[in-house]
Formats: sequence, structure tokens, C-alpha cells
Amino acid sequence: MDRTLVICKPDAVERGLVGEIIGRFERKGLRIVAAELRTLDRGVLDRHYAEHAGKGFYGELVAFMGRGPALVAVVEGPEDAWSVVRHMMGATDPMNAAAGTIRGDFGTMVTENLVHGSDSAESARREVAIFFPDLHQE
Ligand code: DAT
Ligand code: MG
Repeated sequence: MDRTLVICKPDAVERGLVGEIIGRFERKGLRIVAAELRTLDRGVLDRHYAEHAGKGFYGELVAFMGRGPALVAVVEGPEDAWSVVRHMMGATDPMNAAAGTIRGDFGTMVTENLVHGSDSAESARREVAIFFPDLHQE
């Protein structure tokens, strides 16, 4: 089985969309192997979003991601779970995201775009280790 990190961002928790988002992944055939509601601190966000440090939107991004609890989860599927999740999330900017995707169906703002999913197998391994260091990784 292949695993990836999903975060239902603080806007999804505030809007009561966690069940809708996780339910879509479950109905697709992915299985939840770990999940916890957490308020993410600056240290963990700096590690998670290291690739974006210094960009113009970085301050807004980490302020948003830490403003309230997020649902962090690891999901697994038969192969390339990260790719399945990315297709179901839709484009980064919800205004460009296709109908039928999570961002396309529920979002209008690029910062508050509801959901995070790892963008490669390598990112998935790195991010799962940040958020769930004690989870056994095959
Ligand atoms: P994704 O979340 O689709 O992997 P990303 O890794 O490029 O997108 O960016 C991480 C998050 O940062 C993204 O979900 C929302 C925010 N973001 C990205 N580009 C942005 C921009 N141009 N303006 C404001 N926020 C942005
Ligand atoms: Mg990304």
C-alpha cells in the first residue's frame, strides 16, 4: 500500500467540510491510517512549507494555516495515493480548479483552499514523517 499526507486546512474545519473532504477520499477507495485535529505551530509549518519560505505569500500562508485546528491525516491506497489525492483536490487556485474537485466545488480563495496533499512520493514520505513521526513507514 502507498501512503500520503492530507491536511483539511483550518477553513475546512471552520466551515464543517472535514467530513465531506475525508468522505470523498474514503469513497474513492483510500483508507485513513492516522488522523488528528491539531493547531499547527510555526515550527511545524516552517518545516512543512520549507519550499515556499521567502515567497510573497508565505506570511499569509502560515498565519492562515495556524489560525485554528486542522485535521492532519495519512491516507493509503494501492498505488500512488499522493496522485489520487492531488487529482481529487484540484488546482491550487480554486477559481481555476475543475468542478468535481474539492477546491473546485468548495473554494474561491487561493490561500483558503481547503486541503493539502503531498505533491510526489518523496514529498509524501517527508511530510508523513513530519506530522506522524511515530507511524511505521514501510
Ligand atoms: P498546493 O497546495 O496546490 O500544493 P503550493 O504548494 O504551490 O500549492 O502552495 C502551497 C499553498 O500556498 C497553497 O495551497 C496556497 C498558498 N499559495 C500558493 N500560491 C499562492 C499565491 N500565488 N498566492 C497566495 N497563496 C498561495
Ligand atoms: Mg504544494
